[in-house]
Amino acid sequence: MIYKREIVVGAGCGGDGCVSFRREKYIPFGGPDGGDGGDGGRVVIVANPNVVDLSLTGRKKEFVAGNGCRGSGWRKRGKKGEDLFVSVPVGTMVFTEADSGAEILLADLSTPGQKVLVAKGGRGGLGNARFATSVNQAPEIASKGASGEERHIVLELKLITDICIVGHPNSGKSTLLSAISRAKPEIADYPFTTRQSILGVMPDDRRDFIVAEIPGLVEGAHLGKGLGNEFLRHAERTRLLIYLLDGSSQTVIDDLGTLDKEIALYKGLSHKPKIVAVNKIDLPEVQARLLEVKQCFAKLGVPVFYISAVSGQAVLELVRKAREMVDQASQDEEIISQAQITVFRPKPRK
Ligand SMILES: Nc1nc2c(ncn2[C@@H]2O[C@H](COP(=O)(O)OP(=O)(O)OP(=O)(O)O)[C@@H](O)[C@H]2O)c(=O)[nH]1
Ligand SMILES: [Mg+2]
Repeated sequence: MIYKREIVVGAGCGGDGCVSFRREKYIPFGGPDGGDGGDGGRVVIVANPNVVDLSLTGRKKEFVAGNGCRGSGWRKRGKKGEDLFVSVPVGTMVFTEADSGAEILLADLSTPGQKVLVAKGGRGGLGNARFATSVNQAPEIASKGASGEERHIVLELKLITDICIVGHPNSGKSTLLSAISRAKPEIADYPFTTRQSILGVMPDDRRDFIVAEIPGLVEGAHLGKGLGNEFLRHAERTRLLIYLLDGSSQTVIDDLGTLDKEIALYKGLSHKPKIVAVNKIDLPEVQARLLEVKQCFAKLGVPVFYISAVSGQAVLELVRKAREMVDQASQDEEIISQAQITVFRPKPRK
């Protein structure tokens, strides 16, 4: 999966205006009738829910829209250049570079069908018919079409999810994802089975919830250990994190600390709502230490669940709490977004 891409977009050039004079039998001095050139095509980036990553079309780096056609006699306007629509996944952020070199966010394409115009087509040139005046009734001039805009664009995909399952390798993230959603990720008894973020849909009567599994994190992931921490970018826009711990790990209590440290070291994740889930409680060795673990986690200040993703034990309770917390987080988001709207009202007349 490709999460970041740099491309160059070029809008089409406008077609040139035409120099032409009306020539017809019995109509002497027909006058100028050169039409305008067509405008150049635009480049538009569109969020398409059927697109999963930024591979776009192969290795192509330049995306160029069609040029406008020349104008012609009979005041005919040239054909408009064809617009180019570049489809990207929902959740793509579109940046461009300012003259100072700083990246500017042009759009955050967070809803399906959302579009942003990234390069305006050049305007078509004017035909000589436009230059006729009372003193120059037969102008032999037309203007050239303007060139289209060209821009350097950076696309960055940040998935928009409700819940992200994070944890150490082999803790059972894929097993939990397949238990609570329709996703069918690969499950195996070795670390780093999952090497890409995986999405699943958790159906619900009111609305579906999007759940993601983030590839396993190890201590030092922020320094590039294991698979590194770059997949955490997909957790940046989640509403809830589920910390999934492997109950059969000898260091399960410390595992929570190392996991939390890795999350906290990634920008913007430390304040996300969290649930801790200790997995694999169906195993006898986990049961044997469960009391000790429960005592340690009793005062964490976040909800803790003891589950078995394989047998389904306590998974329903976990899901219920997760939904509740996601709903709460969405309500909070709404309040914040409403607060950002400024309404200008005219002052009442005296
Ligand atoms: N006994 C038991 N085994 C489990 C449970 N959940 C997962 N496992 C096993 O743990 C192993 C790892 O499970 P995965 O779901 O692949 O774990 P993961 O966290 O996705 O692993 P990576 O993708 O490699 O990081 C598999 O052999 C699972 O069958 C559980 O609740 N109980
Ligand atoms: Mg996995």
